[in-house]
Amino acid sequence: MKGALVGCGFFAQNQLHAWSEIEGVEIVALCDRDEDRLTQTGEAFGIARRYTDAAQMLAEGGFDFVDIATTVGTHRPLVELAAQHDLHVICQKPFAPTLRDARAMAQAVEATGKTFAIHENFRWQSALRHVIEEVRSGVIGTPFFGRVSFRSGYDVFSGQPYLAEGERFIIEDLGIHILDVARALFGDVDRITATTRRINPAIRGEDVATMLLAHSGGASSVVDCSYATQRVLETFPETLLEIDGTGGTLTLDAGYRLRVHTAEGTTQTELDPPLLSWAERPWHNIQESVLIFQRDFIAALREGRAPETAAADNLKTFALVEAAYLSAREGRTIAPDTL
Ligand code: NAD
Ligand code: 89Y
Repeated sequence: MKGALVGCGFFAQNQLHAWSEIEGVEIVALCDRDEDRLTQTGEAFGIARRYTDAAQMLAEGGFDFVDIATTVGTHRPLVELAAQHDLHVICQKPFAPTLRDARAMAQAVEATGKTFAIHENFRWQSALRHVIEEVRSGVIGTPFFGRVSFRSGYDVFSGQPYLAEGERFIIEDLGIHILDVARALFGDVDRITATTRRINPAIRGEDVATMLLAHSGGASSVVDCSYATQRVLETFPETLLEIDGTGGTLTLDAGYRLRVHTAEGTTQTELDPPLLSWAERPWHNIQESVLIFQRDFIAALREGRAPETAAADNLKTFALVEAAYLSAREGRTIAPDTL
């Protein structure tokens, strides 16, 4: 299986390391508008075919899929270009600038019959995945309450300066993952109510968001995100969980510590993710999840099934992002299905 990657920036380095670990997959071409980044990345990963123009790279072809690792503003034109060339596509989150763009992108690839996945990796973090499987297997019965929480004071702006510049910040950038984890745990969402705040005066968008979700299956969850929280211990980039079910409770605490309590007793399990050879703390759980997500994409192509975070599924997560902003702006509860 051969792939091409567009966007050789901060996060693409993880994607390229992960591709090099997946048997039978090779990235044969790279594209970045920035020649220095293109050269550095091409040299680091031994990839000779290099382009500053994605249209030219796709016209020359010689690969089965394209992995789009640029920031949100270029997602729609690049996905539509990939669709014109009949390629399988992965596109980084956030899906698109608007829900309308996202739907058009999904339709463009669907019309080709090729596979389209969003690089939504948090639900693939091994600790979160463990909990998702536990909850789905019914260990604590039917969940009726959940808290999915990401609170940190970590400086994400030095590695990703664009995060300080956008009108939208934490829901679009990070909350999108946490909302997706809530969907993976408790199912689709009928209604969402959100509040937002900006605490850090040096950035443009909101850095705190508190969201209440009513899930179709009957559970309620609180999804809370902050990049303005100074805490000991600093837990970046852990997502902490608290889940009440009809047959017990489950918590995923700081340090990837899982506790499950049922009538049979209480168990405690350490779920510290492995440190891959190319990974570094504290990013290692995100980096591992990139590898696991990309494996799912390749397995889906080989097995002729949809990847778990296919565009069709991720539209529902993206609708929650849009609904959260609308709710915060207008001070009312929003049904994402109506957007
Ligand atoms: P970045 O700015 O460091 O890198 C983007 C690169 O794309 C730049 O080198 C830029 O020159 C290039 N580029 C932009 N438009 C292009 C075009 N049309 N053709 C060719 N090259 C183009 O950004 P980043 O921090 O690597 O983020 C990229 C994406 O990854 C964002 O959407 C971000 O939200 C996402 N991201 C995801 C995770 C995750 O855990 N899933 C983590 C961090 C970032
Ligand atoms: O861009 C974000 C993401 O997707 O995961 C963490 C991050 O890098 C900063 O919030």
